[in-house]
Amino acid sequence: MGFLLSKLVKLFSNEEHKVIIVGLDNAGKTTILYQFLMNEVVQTSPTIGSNVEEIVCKKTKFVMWDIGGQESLRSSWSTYYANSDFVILVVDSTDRERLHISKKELHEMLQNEDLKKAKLLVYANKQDIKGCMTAAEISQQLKLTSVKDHTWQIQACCALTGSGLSNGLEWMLESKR
Ligand code: G3D
Ligand code: MG
Repeated sequence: MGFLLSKLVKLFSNEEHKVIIVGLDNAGKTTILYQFLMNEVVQTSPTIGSNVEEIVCKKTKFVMWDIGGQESLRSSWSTYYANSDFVILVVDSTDRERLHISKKELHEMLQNEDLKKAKLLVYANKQDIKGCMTAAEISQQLKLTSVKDHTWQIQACCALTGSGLSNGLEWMLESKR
């Protein structure tokens, strides 16, 4: 009975999902968050601490935490993990030098008990810049195929124009259960 009731309540209420947006500094996390919010590009400044915003899409609410990516802040990422339904990893597709750091941070964070149930969306951002890595290249470098215990997806995008961002959101909507 309790199960049925909770199913019914779920049917009639707007669901809420916690999302954390991580990635190295300058990857485009804040631009993506604000692109989601208002479909326009805003001036960003390096995130100190975190920004949190709610995005409602097809009756589903995503509470998105944009966490600062500078090296000094990365150690505090784990304090945001509890109850996350999704992790969005934003990668600067032009930043070949630091992709190995994203890879290390990603695989480390996926080990965390608090993220056991979280699904992973990787945005290969800055696809507008000539000579950038493709989503396939980034997927390979990040060794995404070795991620077996989390559902994941990689999506090429350009946060400045918003191109590709909605595909990622659609995937989140489809895979939220
Ligand atoms: P962060 O929050 O991950 O640290 P920001 O990153 O969102 O602050 O973005 C860092 C810089 O990258 C910003 O430039 C922003 O405009 C730029 N940027 C974000 N997404 C894209 C993209 O898709 N293409 C291009 N060409 N640039 C992008 P500034 O100059 O303000 O530092
Ligand atoms: Mg930021």
